[in-house]
Amino acid sequence: MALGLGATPALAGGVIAGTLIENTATATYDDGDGPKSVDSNTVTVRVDELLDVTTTSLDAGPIGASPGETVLTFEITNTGNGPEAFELTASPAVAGNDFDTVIESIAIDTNGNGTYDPGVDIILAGPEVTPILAADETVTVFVVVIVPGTATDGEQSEIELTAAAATGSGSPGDLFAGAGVDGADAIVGTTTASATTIGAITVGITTVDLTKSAAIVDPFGGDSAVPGSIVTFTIVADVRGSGSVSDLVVTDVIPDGTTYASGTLALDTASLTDAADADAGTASQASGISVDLGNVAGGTNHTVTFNVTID
Ligand SMILES: [Ca+2]
Ligand SMILES: [Ca+2]
Repeated sequence: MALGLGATPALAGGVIAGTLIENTATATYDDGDGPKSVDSNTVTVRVDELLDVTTTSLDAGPIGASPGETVLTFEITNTGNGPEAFELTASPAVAGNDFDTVIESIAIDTNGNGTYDPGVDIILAGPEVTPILAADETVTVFVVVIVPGTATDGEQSEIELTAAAATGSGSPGDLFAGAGVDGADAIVGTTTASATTIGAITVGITTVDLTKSAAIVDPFGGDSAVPGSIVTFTIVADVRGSGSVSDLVVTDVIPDGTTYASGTLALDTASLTDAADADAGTASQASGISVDLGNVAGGTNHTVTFNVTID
């Protein structure tokens, strides 16, 4: 870190706007009557405001999304040397997109926790302008988009966020007379006082297919359904797609005319107890069977089996 000069902090954007840089020259001489010195007048230079900004996506990569609302996270940094607000523009139309989202809103991370909290983090009204950021200050911004119901599994879409200095942007060196700190000028810096970055989403639509089959063993060693036959029901939950599902629970009733065979409930061939306990399953004549599979990733399946006896 560079050491500050006097009371003026060193900033990424240089000496802070409005700083008065004063300089007085001195000459010393000897006129034959001893040493003398004389000062020049003092020249004062007030530092103008440089307008600069950077934007960054804070998402680690394309974020997983399903049709409906999705939130992208960005960071805006005032890399200028004075206080400045930035007008934000989000565009859903980026070349190469498989589909375009609909921009719903832009919000500021009001409580500073890095997560979009609906009802807490303030949604900006148009034109969407950040609060004034001090030089070097950053703010986290959320772009809330709607993924259309027509999007299909695996499709990608990018969203472009632009932040432009509210005072103005343009070519480096462009000057906004009197628009800087304390009436000094504001001058567009090397970033053009405008920065654009891209956030991306990948659609993960996950479906669950449930297939049930029955295998019968009769008391005579055959496969007839007669009183006393044992019926093994097999239920396969097949989770398909690139995402995952949560709270997946498989349930079934014990059919009329049959009796549940205690202790036969199993998940992926591992036995589950009938009681409601630490394992994933419960089973009883009255309530049927229930197996809690929890979060299941696409591309995997689970098999639940149980036996009943035909009355
Ligand atoms: Ca928040
Ligand atoms: Ca159990």
